[in-house]
Amino acid sequence: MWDPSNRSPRRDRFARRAPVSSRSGREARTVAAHPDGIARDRCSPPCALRRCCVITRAASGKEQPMTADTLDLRQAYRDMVLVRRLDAEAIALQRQGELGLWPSLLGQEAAQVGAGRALRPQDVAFPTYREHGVAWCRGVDPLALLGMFRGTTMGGWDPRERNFQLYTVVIGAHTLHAVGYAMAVVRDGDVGTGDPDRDRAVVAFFGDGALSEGETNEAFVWAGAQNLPVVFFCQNNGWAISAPFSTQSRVPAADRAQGFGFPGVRVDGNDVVAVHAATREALDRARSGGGPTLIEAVTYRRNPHTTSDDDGRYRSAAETADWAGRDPVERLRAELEVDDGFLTALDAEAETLAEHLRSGCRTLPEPDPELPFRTTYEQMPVELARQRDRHLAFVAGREEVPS
Ligand SMILES: Cc1ncc(C[n+]2csc(CCOP(=O)(O)OP(=O)(O)O)c2C)c(N)n1
Ligand SMILES: [Mg+2]
Repeated sequence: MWDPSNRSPRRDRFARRAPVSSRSGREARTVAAHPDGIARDRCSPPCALRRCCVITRAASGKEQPMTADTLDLRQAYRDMVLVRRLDAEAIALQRQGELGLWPSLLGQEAAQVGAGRALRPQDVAFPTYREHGVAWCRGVDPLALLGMFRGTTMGGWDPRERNFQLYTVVIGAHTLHAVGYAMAVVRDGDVGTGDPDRDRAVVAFFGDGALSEGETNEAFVWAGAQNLPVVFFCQNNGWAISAPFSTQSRVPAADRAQGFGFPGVRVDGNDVVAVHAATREALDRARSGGGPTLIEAVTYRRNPHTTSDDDGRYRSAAETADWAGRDPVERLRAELEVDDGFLTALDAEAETLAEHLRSGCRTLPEPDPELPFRTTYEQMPVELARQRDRHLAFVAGREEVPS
């Protein structure tokens, strides 16, 4: 369970509001009625990461129809199994020295697949560096995801091809890019026409840590003030590297939306159906001119922050084990009716994907060392030309470089 050293007095406020009944089982949740009529689950005892009032299918009300209507559960399961395999292969490649770094998505498959499968082709996604599951749903070749972490590209794919922008490592920066894009969507007249093939929305994916960045809050202000067609999708995975969410906020992330003037929705991020339904509703609202939504998908980063991180220094093994018991892939598997043929074919598909990544990674093209210099300015300044010459000499392995 939770490491008591991370507990703060504020968390106990939720304890005092503890609900009344409970279901059995490891997650031991209880249901409480809310004034807005939407039933929500509450953790009992209140969890350390402020995970109270999580909307789930089991506790859904009519305002939040958490149904599987438009989500193909077999496809969602296939997606989640394959992105988990992609993740495992990338970690193995990093361990073999083929990648410099890898940020694992383990535990966040349902949040990413649920959101990714709610997007229409014309919607535009702005990811962080961990959205491998969304990339998968957008149809980006998983091999392309490896390039940046192998150091062979500063991008990896054409963002226009799949309406999936490049990974952003600068926390929160891309929320403003997403808002700018949403402004352009409005100017193009692609909002509220009623044409399902024309109306578009923009989704900014980010983590709980990004909520503490100025850019993210500026993006919220602008999106709210201009009623822009943007969905802010926050995967609250509990941690921003070593900083727990409880040190970053006195309120659940979704509650912040109210102050900016748009709805905030808290959803069980380990339930692919609930995530899909919440995202679909937010996207529909955005496309129809109803403005932004902040979705807080409550989930957990089960691996260290990246392959360079040692999470044993700041969180307990018991906590990660607890979340392993709430595995989103196993959870969907338990309610899925599939035959052995489906599972055997999926195993084979996972093997093929793994081989694609293993053999493809080693053949990713080496970067042209001149490229960043060539593409920065139309006319290269003298100083940059000097730096280019030094860099090319360095890459060529000359001992002495021109000064
Ligand atoms: C502007 C900025 N500040 C700090 C960092 C260093 N940094 C990299 S990842 C990270 C934590 C981000 O946490 P969160 O937003 O919760 O995303 P997660 O990694 O959990 O998916 C930080 C602080 C950065 N990349 N950019
Ligand atoms: Mg986080």
